[in-house]
Amino acid sequence: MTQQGTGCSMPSADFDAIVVGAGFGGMYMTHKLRDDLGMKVQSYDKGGDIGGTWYANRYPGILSDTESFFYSYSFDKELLQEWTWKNRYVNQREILEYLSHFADRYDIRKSYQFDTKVTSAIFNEDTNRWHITTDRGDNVTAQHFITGLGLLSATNVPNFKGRETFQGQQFHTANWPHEGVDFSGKRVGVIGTGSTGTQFITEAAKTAGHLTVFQRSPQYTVPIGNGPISEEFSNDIKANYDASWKQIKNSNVAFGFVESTVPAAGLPVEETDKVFEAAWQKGGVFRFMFETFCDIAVDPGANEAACAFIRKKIDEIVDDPAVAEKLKPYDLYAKRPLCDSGYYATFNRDNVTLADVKAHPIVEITPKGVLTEDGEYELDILVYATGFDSVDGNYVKMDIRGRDGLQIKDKWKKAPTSYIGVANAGFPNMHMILGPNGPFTNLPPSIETQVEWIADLIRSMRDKGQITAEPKLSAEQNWTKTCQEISDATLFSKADSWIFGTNIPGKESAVQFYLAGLGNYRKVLNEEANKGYQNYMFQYADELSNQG
Ligand code: FAD
Ligand code: NA7
Repeated sequence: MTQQGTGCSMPSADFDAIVVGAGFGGMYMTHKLRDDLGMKVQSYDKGGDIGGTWYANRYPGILSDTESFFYSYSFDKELLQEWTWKNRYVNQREILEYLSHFADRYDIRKSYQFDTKVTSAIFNEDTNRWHITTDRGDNVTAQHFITGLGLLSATNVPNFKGRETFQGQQFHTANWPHEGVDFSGKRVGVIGTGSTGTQFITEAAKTAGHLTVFQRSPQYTVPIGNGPISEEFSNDIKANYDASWKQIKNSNVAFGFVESTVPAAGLPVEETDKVFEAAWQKGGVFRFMFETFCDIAVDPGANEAACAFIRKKIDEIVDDPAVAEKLKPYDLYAKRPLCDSGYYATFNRDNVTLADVKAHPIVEITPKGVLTEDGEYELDILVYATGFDSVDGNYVKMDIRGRDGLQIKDKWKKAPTSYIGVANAGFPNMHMILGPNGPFTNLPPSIETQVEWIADLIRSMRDKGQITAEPKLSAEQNWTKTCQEISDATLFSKADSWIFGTNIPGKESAVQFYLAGLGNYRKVLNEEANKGYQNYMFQYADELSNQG
């Protein structure tokens, strides 16, 4: 049976808006449209309850790398005061509790139908409405179609030969069993050493009989510096929330600290190392990259200073020099930066083996375990910490069609695009939360920015009697160009990672983010609204005004 919130099933009804996704984005959008704008909203999620990322990812060691008190909604001042975070960083259980509290506070679940995958969304040019179907047989229409599908949500499980033959248990980290997995006495293998893999490895090693880490790329990672929050600290955070959120929304990465304006380039190594050491002791991943110096992500020399410092740390921490060497990256520090709670030291444990699958690639998964060019590793449990088909992954899985029957997956064949991260030319009244070429930041403040902007656009349309809104193609092309130029000026564009989609075999490298920061992004959005949405075309009844 279809899982509901407290609302009733309406398999063939008409709505003002359909919202897909019950993460930070979808829930806030549902609240905004339903409660602030008084619209008739139906929301769906394929998961069994609210939470999005934090419903699906339950692997051991999972932790936010945004400080808890800034990994939250900022719009509700009462909620900010009433919710007390226990630790500096937030684990899955705690964030899900918070999101569930949010859902209860606004009675969000009553608008949701869970365990329901939206399979198609097709714009009908005669009725100017979206026709939406689900895998549960719903067939509904809406004026507005809003996607909060998540940018790190569609899982990537590499198509290893023989995967289905493995006789033990195998899991992707983002499809983790709710009842947990007992590693005690088991031979556990993990493929992947990204943010998820490093968190998983550090924690799983504590209970596994033996843990084999299949590493393709070594990683730069810095201590997170997690720990309990004192009452005094918590009170201080609460007293300063107004100023903090103002700072966050005008900053670049929006993590709640003041970004450095001091370049590392040209400084002697003793000076840069002193700053890096202080950051290492304090903890925090975005702090290490952006609070220390201003040029690590843009200047090769500054970048190498950070790399060399981390390599020195690996040598200090890891007992076996051969293992240390395998763990040391020599490429740019320009993927999504990582942090950990003792990752490198984990390789000093007797029950952990590092298998270098760049030197000796995985040949196939066998009934007994993983066969590499170096031999077979027998396992009871195999974990895929292999990441996500980022940004457009969930979009291209759905049959989304705009004007002239154009499918989004065809439009985005070469690269996903958008106008200012929220809209697409030819897809009227389709509004995206965290769509392609949106900001690359601590995400809740970016999500809030977009949700509030979309709600304002819909309100403005209603006030003016406009029935459809869609961005001009030229505006979308200019935005893509802007994002490309900004990205080209950073070192991120020189490294392969999910940020550019290159983690997926066959996917071409493409700009997927606006890398100039939340403050600048908000200025662009404000200007668009203040100038009367000049890069949009609107339709009043049957007529298109303002042809682009
Ligand atoms: P999501 O939370 O991803 O929700 C999307 C929802 O859409 C999902 O529930 C999914 O089931 C649903 N959905 C998708 N397609 C369909 C469909 N066809 N039909 C029905 N439902 C559908 N960000 C940070 O800023 N800081 C962090 O510390 C941080 N840590 C992270 C740790 C992990 C392990 C991961 C995976 C991500 C992390 N992120 C972090 C990114 C995180 O995804 C965002 O912060 C945020 O949770 C995204 O919220 P969202 O609502 O946009 O999407
Ligand atoms: P990532 O960062 O994409 O990491 C995936 C890891 O899996 C990475 O180490 C990959 O190695 C490895 N991988 C992927 N495919 C293979 C194959 N075929 N063989 C061997 N190894 C493979 O995903 P995460 O889940 O860790 O993090 C994604 C974001 O989610 C993160 O930034 C957080 O914000 C939350 P590679 O580096 O490609 O050589």
